[in-house]
Amino acid sequence: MVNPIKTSASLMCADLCHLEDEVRRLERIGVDLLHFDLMDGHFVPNVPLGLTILEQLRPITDLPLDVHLMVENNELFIEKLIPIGVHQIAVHVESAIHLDRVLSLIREHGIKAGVALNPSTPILALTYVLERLDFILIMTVNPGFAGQRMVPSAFRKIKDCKEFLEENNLNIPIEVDGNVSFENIPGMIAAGANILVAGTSSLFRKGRTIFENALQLEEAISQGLNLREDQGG
Ligand code: S6P
Ligand code: MG
Repeated sequence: MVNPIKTSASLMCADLCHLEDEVRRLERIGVDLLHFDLMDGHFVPNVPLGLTILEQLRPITDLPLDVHLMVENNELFIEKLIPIGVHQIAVHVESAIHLDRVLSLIREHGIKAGVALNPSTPILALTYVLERLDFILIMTVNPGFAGQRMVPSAFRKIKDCKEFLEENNLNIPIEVDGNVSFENIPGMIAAGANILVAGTSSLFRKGRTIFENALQLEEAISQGLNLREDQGG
């Protein structure tokens, strides 16, 4: 059976001095996507990865690139991403003054478009862009850094988002990002998450190999799917 839950490995958590080796390991364990965080030091106070790394990465793997923009000037970055060839791009609703236009721009180039929501941003911010959405990215930490603790409203927000989509007869995938840990994954899946961004609290957990972490990730996903089934979903 095809796993209904996808894993997107967060590359800012990888060993960046040996990025190609890390990508080969991620291919071996069968991750679905590579999550690439692009920050500008303004929208969030950090700049862990850049476009040059992405350009060099693109030709060395067939894994689809899942780009999470945390920038003030979305259009500037989208124009640079188009020729590189990425699978999907999420823009933050808080930084996109012309959100509808930005989502159209992404889709016009055959790229899947998503909206990312900061922890305090209500789900209702999606109401008038639902027709333009291929996925939703719910931040379960405040964006900018790996290794943080999940915000307390995270499970409630994922559940509210799922219900909001059902009320609108939509089946748009929900991606969750931030402290998607072995411990939090079952609850996130039960609440309605479809794509997990795996960072330092799962695939890149320190002191163990990525293969050991991958096995535990698989277990956490099965637990989540069982929980979801128990609650009739
Ligand atoms: C954070 C970024 C994320 C992190 C990921 C790290 O701004 O968008 O994608 O890389 O959340 O995962 P973890 O398990 O360290 O929180
Ligand atoms: Mg991210």
